[in-house]
Amino acid sequence: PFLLNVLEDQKFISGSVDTYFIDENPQLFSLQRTQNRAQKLLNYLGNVLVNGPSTPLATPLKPADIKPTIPNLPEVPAPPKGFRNILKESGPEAFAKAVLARKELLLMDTTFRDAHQSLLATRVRSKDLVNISPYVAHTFNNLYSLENWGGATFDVALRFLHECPWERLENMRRLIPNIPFQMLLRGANAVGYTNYPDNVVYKFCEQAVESGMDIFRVFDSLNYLPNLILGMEAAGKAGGVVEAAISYTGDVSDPKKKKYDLKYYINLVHELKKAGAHVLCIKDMAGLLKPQAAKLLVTAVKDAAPDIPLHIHTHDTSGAGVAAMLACAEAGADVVDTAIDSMSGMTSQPSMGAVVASLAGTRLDTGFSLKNVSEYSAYWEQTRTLYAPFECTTTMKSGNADVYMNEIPGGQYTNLQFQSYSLGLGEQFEEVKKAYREANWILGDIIKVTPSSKVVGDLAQFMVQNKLTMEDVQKRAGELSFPKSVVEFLQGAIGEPYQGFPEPFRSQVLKDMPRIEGRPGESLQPLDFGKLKETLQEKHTFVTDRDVISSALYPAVTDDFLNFRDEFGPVDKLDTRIFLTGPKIGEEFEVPLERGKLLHIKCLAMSDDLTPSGEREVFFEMNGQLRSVFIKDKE
Ligand code: 3PY
Ligand code: ZN
Repeated sequence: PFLLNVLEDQKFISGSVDTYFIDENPQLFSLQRTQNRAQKLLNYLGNVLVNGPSTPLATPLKPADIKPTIPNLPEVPAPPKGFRNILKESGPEAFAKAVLARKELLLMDTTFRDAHQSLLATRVRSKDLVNISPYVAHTFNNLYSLENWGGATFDVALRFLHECPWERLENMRRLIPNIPFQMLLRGANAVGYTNYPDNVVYKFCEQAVESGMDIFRVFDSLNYLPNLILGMEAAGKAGGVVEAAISYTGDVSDPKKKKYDLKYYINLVHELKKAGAHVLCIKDMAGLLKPQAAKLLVTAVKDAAPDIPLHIHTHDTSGAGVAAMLACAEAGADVVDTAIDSMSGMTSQPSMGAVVASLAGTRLDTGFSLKNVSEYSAYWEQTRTLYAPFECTTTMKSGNADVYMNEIPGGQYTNLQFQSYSLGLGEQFEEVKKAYREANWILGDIIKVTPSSKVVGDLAQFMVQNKLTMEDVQKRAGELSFPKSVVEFLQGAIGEPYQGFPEPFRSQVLKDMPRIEGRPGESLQPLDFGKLKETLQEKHTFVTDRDVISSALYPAVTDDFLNFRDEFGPVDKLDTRIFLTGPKIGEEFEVPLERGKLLHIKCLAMSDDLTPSGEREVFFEMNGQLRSVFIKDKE
């Protein structure tokens, strides 16, 4: 069948191509691949039915049996223009100018990234993002940006959802040409948890832009300038908008909190401006920026850098998020972060609808209609029920102002809570939060965001598990065997904290272990991408250049992903409930493999008896034909 495709290709028939043409155009062979893909998907479904979910479910809750309603689109041929048209036509500087010139408040929508990272353990799949993308393009064209990539989404897509993060980005891009896409880049840690060689960060950013990324929010988990600047340069060189972020901790409105005061933040503003930021961001990853502090900080940043747009990120953990964002807008911030109502609140971002409604009719009116907000919210309200097994609300019922004391970032808060509950120690979460606070003091009161927040979290859990108080840890620093992340942090593996490492704690823990001086990436050997590609091609049947970059960041996870894809095909094409828990016996459903190629599958039966080799036979009807697969029962 693939010969047919080849012979239908005009360019091929014309004879004007060399043999590379075939290598570079795998679609010529798509018929053959379709058959394999269909069989692989049946194998996947059989496996889920026989052996249970391939993605571990975090709670006993099941995904709802619904198909979320996609709101109607306006009847126009193409989505209206947005800020991305300015960016593409005139570049990052002109984009920044246009943002600055706008007197009304602009919004970034975090629904596609941070909201589900914070509420649903980052589990939202490409399919559910892509389904609502045309609606977003048509009705939310005036967003400053849509945050839809980076942070934990890269790792989780590969590791748990078995889908390619690059394909996700490219598919959203095709459907949303007008709104800038925004990602979270962890500076020299890219989208990982550790410092990478510089050439990995550069290559990653280059490919991200090529796959459709526009704005890079670059931060470093210790606000360590050399790491931040490396990330900014990589994003800028790739052609992206450099949104340089200052991670916020402490409380600038509390004169007793001296380490991270206004002077500290304004000094960073000057440094990031010097380093070429197109946009500045205050990244309040734990939701500590109270309205009064917001007013002080935004006013001071705007005084120091009036010619650069200012973007504010926060989390609603305490419940004061909307109030804080309104205070920021009032004080002169150009853009604030919100999530669609049904995906907002608690450890997520504050509600878009609440901010839109609060500012309607004022000089800061966002221009969005509550009708559109509520249609968009209804889609997510339904879609969220598909992810019930990952729902943070199984343990979290409300906001909690104790975040001002423990300073736990939004994404980590629900994680730690889950861990405590899953160990059957609900009450232990109170202890973990207390220990988190003490661990932060032991480590010198550091900025806490991925990956430094993991260091503090690991130390906190170590303390709770071993029943250690802060005094115990400090007294016995030389003899305790600390978690790896804590030791590496003290060695300097993720950079230097403001005002240095905690002493004598560091010396007592490290003794004569090596220490990294300066920027960790500087002493790492560049990665040989050519060699890595060859190694991957030896192991897997189909490897793209994007897979090679994934492997540079997450070698083991990417290997597993490529094996999984070889064995089970494009599982990202399955509906979410069917992907997570499999079809019901007797259920009929469709799988759109690509444009014009639809699989009709009916799940018929599963044999009660095992074959002598311990396999179960699962029967399907696929496009009218009976098919069965034999699956090893792992029980
Ligand atoms: C991430 O790094 O993923 C974050 O969301 C940090 O706030
Ligand atoms: Zn965040």
